[in-house]
Amino acid sequence: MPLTNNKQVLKFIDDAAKLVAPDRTVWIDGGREQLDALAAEAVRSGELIKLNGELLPGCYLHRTALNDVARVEHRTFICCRDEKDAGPTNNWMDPKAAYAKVGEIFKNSYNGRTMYVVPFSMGPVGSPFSKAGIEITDSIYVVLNMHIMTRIGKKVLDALGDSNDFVRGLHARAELSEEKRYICHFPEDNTIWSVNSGYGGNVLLGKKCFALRIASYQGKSEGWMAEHMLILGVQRPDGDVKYIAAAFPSACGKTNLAMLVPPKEYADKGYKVWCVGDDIAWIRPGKDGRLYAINPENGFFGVAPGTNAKSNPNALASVRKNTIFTNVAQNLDDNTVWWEKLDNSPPKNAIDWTGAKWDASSGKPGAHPNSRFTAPAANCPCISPEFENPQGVPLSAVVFGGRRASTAPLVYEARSFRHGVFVGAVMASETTAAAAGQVGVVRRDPMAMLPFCGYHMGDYFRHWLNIGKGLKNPPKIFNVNWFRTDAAGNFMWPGYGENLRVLEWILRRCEGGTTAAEEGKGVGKPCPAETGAVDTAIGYLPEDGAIDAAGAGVGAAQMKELLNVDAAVWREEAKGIGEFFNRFGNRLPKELKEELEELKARLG
Ligand code: GTP
Ligand code: SPV
Ligand code: MN
Repeated sequence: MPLTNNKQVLKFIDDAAKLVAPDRTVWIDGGREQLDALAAEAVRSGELIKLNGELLPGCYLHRTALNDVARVEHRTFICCRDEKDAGPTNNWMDPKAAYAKVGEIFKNSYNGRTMYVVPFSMGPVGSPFSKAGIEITDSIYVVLNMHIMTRIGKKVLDALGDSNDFVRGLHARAELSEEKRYICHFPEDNTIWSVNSGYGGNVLLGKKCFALRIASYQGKSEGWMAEHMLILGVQRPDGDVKYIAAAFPSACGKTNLAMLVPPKEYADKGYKVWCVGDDIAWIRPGKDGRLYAINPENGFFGVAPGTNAKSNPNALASVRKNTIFTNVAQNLDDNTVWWEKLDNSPPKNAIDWTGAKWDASSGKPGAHPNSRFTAPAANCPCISPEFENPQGVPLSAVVFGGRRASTAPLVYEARSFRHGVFVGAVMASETTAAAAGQVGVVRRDPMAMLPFCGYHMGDYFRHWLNIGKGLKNPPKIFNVNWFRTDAAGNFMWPGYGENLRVLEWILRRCEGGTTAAEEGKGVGKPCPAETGAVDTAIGYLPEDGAIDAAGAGVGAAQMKELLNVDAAVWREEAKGIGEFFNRFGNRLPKELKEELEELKARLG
C-alpha cells in the first residue's frame, strides 16, 4: 500500500518498478514491527548474522562481497548537462547517456526480489534545514542502515505533502559486479542511481550521494553549504558551550574528535565535549551574521579498527546495542565482534571479515581496515542536547585538517576568512582505506570534499568566498594535523582526547581580537600577541607555551618540531598548490590566486 498520494512520488516509484521489475513492492513505514520482521528475514537468508543478544542486544553482523568494501571514486559520476560544470576533479557522464547505459544494467535487476521504498529525511523532520529523499533498494541491509542513519518512514511523506522537492534514489545490488558498478548523480534532476554495490557510502544514498554531492549543488543555488564536517560543542568550566565544525578527509579522525573525552585535568576543571555530528554538516548563514550548522544524519557510520576504550570510549558505548557491524571479525566463542586495536586479545576462535576461519597469528587482519559500525546517534553518551535543534548550532570556528607525515604543523590559524578558504582549498592528505585504491599517497583534498563536491570545484571555492562575504560574524578558520611523524615514523602528537588542548587554544583565539575579515576586508591584521599566537608565513601559530603540551607528555623540543614551519618545504608546497590551482583554469577565484602569491611572498 502506498504511504502517500503525492503524484510525483508515485510516478517515481512506478517508473522505477517498470525498469527494475520487482516481484513485489514494500513501503517502509518506519515502525518497529516491520523493521524487526525484515531483520529476521535477513538473518534467515544469511544477509545478516544475529549477534549475542545479551552482550550486544539488537546487533547484527554483515559481510559484503570481497570486491565491495569501500567507496569507488573511479566509478562515481556527476551527470550534468554540460561537462564543464562537473569540473576537473569529478568523473562526468552525459545524463542521457548515463540513464541509457546504467538503465540497461538496472533493467529487470529486481526479478525475483522485493523493491523496498524508503522515505527518509536528512535533518530533523520539519526543520527548515531538512530535505526529503526516497531510496528504492533491493537490500534489507540498506533499509536497516537507512533506519539508523536517517529519519525514515511515513512521517517524512506526511511532511513532504504534495511537494516535488525530494531526492530520488535508486539502488540495486544487481550482480555486485565491479565492472558494472556505477554511482551516478544527476544534480539537475535531484536523482541518484547506484548499482552493483552493497557497501556503505555507495548505497546508503542519504549520506555521501545526497547529503554531500546533491546537497552541495543545491546549497550553491540556495545559499547554504553541505560539508564533510563533524560538529562538536566544547563546554567550558563556566558552562558556556562553543561550537566547532571540522573537515578532515575520510578516516582522518572526524568521529574520534567529535566524541572526544577530555583529559583528566580538563574534565576535573569542568570541560566537556558534546557531539552534534561526526561526518556531515549542513551550514547556513543566520540572521545574526553567524554560520549555523546541523547534522543531517541520525546515526554514525564509523570506522571500527582503532576504536577502543582509550581512543574513543563514546563510540564504543554507542555500538553496544541496535548496531550493525560491517566487515569486522566475529568471535565464535561468545558470538560478539572484534577488530584490530579493540583490545590486545584477539579471539581464539574466530571468523575474519572474508568469512574464513581466522588465526590472529597469521598476520592477516580479522576486520577489514574500512570495516564499520552503524550506530544510532541516540546511543552516544555525549550526544549534544542541541542534536535535534532544527535551527542548528552557531559556529565559532571552522577547522580543516589532514593526514600529513610532514609539512603541516599541529595547528595554525588563517589570517582572515578569505585566507581560510585558501587554507581549506589547498588541504592535502594521505589516502586511506575508506575508498578503493592505494593507501598512504598524499593528494590534494580541498575541504575534504574532493570525492564529494557535486559540481565544479572552482565554483565551490567561489561559493565559500561568497558565503564569507555575507557574514558579519564569520567563524575563524584553522588547520590541524594530528598525524605528523618523527624520523622513525611514529606519530609525534598523542592525539585523541589530547586534541582538546589544541581545540582550547582555537577557542581562545576565537575570543581574542577580531580579524580584518570581520571588518569586511580581505587581509588579516597582525594578531595580538597577548592572545597566544605568533605570525608566520603560513598563518598564526601558537606561541611557546600557549598549548599545554606537557600535560599530554609532549616535551618542549617535540612541540617545537610539531609546530615547525620549514620555509623550503613550504616553497615546494606552494609550487604544488600552483599546479593544482592551474587545473581549475579561469574558474579558480582570483582571490585564491592572490592568496597563493601572498603566501609565496611571505615565504620569500
Ligand atoms: P570517515 O567516517 O571515513 O569520514 O572517517 P573519520 O574522519 O570519522 O575518521 P575516524 O575518526 O573514524 O578515524 C579514522 C582512523 O584514524 C581511526 O583508525 C582512528 O583511530 C584514527 N585517528 C583518529 N583520531 C586520531 C588522532 O587524533 N591521532 C591518531 N594518531 N589517529 C587518529
Ligand atoms: C567516508 O568515506 O568519508 C565515510 C564512509 O564516511 S562512506 O559512507 O562509505 O562514505
Ligand atoms: Mn566521511
